[in-house]
Amino acid sequence: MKGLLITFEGIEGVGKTTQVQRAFDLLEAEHPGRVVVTREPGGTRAGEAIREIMLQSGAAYIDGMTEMLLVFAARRQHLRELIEPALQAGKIVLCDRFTDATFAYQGGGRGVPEQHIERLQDMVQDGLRPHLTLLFDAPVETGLARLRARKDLDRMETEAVNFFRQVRAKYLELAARHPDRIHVIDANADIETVSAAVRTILAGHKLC
Ligand code: Z5A
Repeated sequence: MKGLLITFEGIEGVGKTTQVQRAFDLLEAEHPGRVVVTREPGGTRAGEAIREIMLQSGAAYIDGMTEMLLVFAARRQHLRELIEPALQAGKIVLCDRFTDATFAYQGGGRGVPEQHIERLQDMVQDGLRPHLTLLFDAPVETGLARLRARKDLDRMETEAVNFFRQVRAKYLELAARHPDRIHVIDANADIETVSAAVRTILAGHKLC
């Protein structure tokens, strides 16, 4: 495929969505009409409906393996309907979360065995992996405090602090396992400093 898939990852409130928008502005200036922003779960009508099921506050208990199946169902549709056509057309796709989130949340957080996630990854993605991943890392308390200041918490955001510690630990483990793809950014810094770190990484890949 001719395009590039760049994913943005991290626990809640670390500033992914803020930085996706800033990266879009930066890249769009360099590559007009070539940059696409999307998110997971979501990005398609079916995917957004699955997101609703995943996040609705007050929702009944959802089993970890069920969550994994939901996010991969959304991902398959996302790939077929949006990501693969965009990559075929040579676009730069910026995706707010992707499969590393499944390893971190369903694997690290819920305890779903990694081989189940790997099997679905192979089945659903036909070998596609992100070309570059930006992992925004900050203490759990920092992210949750930012979210609480902003909005009501959704179903997943009401998990115990220890759940997010496990998610964060899994993300850092993934980064250590894939150092060429996953770049860890200190998200505890102010927004401008974080944006500067993103710009340096994108420039290192000759994207800006
Ligand atoms: N999920 C899953 O379980 N498995 C999967 O495979 C996938 C997803 C794909 C939805 O994700 C949920 O889906 C998520 C995991 C699960 N669980 N939860 N909860 P989401 O990405 O939509 O949810 P989120 O992480 O909660 O996103 P968010 O609330 O939008 O947070 P964010 O994108 O990291 O942060 P932000 O919106 O850019 O910033 C939050 C606030 O902090 C905002 O007021 C900013 O102005 C402020 N901010 C941002 N950066 C800074 C800095 N540097 N300093 C100070 N303040 C800042």
